[in-house]
Amino acid sequence: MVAVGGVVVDRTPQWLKELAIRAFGTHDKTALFVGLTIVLTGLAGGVGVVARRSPRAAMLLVLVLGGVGAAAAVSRTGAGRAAFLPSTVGAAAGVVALRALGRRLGTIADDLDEPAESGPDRRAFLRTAGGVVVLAAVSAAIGSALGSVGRAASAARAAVVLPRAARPAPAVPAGAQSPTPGVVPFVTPNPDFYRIDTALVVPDVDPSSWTLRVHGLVEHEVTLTFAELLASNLVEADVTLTCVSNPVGGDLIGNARWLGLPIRDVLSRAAPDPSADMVLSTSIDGFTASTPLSVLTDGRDALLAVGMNGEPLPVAHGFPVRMVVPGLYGYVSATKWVVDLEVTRFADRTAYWTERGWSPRGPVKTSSRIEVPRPGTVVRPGPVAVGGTAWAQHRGITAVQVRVDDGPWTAVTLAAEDTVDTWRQWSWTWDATPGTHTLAVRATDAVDGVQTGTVADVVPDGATGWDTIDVTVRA
Ligand SMILES: Nc1nc2c(c(=O)[nH]1)N[C@H]1C(S)=C(S)[C@@H](COP(=O)(O)O)O[C@H]1N2
Ligand SMILES: [Mo]
Repeated sequence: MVAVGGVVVDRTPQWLKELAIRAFGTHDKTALFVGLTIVLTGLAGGVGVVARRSPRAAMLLVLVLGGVGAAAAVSRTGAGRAAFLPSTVGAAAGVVALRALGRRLGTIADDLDEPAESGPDRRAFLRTAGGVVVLAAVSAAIGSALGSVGRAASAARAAVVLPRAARPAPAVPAGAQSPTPGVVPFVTPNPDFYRIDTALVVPDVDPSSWTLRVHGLVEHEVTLTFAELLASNLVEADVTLTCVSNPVGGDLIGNARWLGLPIRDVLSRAAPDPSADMVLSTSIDGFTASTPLSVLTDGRDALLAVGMNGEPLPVAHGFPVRMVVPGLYGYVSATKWVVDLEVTRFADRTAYWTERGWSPRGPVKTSSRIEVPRPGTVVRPGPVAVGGTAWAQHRGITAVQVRVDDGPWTAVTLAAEDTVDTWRQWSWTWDATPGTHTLAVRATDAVDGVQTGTVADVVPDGATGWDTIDVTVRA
């Protein structure tokens, strides 16, 4: 299931993926598994029907299904030599079960070439079916127990002791949180941090055998172990991470305090060739991202991160090591479970999402959203608390304005800035008059000016447009 699901994820055409993410959001993985289960159940039913006419053909179909699973498993990045086994054993079990059930039903004779001679034996059929279900459940339980025995990451993560930062981040300014109740916390707690990746099962990386290989257009190849990484001069930085798939007003964004080694330190040891302009980072599961070399070396806090909000990276957020690069969308910079950095050229290599229709470069676009009041809320006339968040990572937010209906743009109160790499919250008191009103928000950043109102879809390089909400004001 996992392997076939992975192949489906990698091969799904762009429009279908868009549709699925729009329909299911971050539940897209659950939806995929439910869909696969439905398809597989349908196919199994089909096999049962075929078995009435031709038991041999039905058994062959079971083997073909198993073969598809085995082929998918073998084709996955990091597949072990035994990857073909689960589906193969499953298919063999399927053939045995099909035959046993068919005989009890009277649709399959002892001799496959003979038509079935006996009638159905309902009791025997139900007993056998029950046995098959119990056996399947027991093997599933044993399988998942074996699977978790092999999972080193959670235990290893509990044992990690993060060092102190050689350069700690200053405390978040007291005024960074918008005074408007209901605006998101300035620092996103790890359990609430959005998660986006192509991994159907979270990669299990043992930090004691983890290495990062830096190679390609470099003078010296560098290999880094986790112990070496922890022993280096780590820095701490507050960075807001955003997904390119975040629609205007969406919540695929989070802000955390990261602990890590500046990527430029590793790159300078490797000494990139002047002809290089990109670093292709690869995850243990084969995901890749293309990051401009200039962004990794211009002095900003682009990190090989090991810590997130004072803890080792959560497994789902890339344990033991991920990249975090201020100012770029995650798909071109934030590789989780990173194991390889290849110094190369945009002209020579393409990354995972670039091969699927997204832009090879993905600077974050200036954006803002209204978090309070919630859309569709009914409020009383008079003063109404309005608030939200704006971001333009690595450029910095200098103003946020709100507009009611077709009125003028009005400057709101900005919360304190933490750094130019973090989002910035805002608050405003609206003197609401009865009726239904539309509120819109737009931000200004320190480099590119006012956020554009031109509506653009998330593909190929991030959505634009103004976030708007409708509010009803009634006494
Ligand atoms: N290995 C791996 N890293 C990945 C991805 C992925 O699919 N696989 N997705 C990227 C994308 S699109 C985003 S937006 C960020 C999200 O990071 P998060 O899940 O920690 O919020 O991770 C990036 N790193
Ligand atoms: Mo993303």
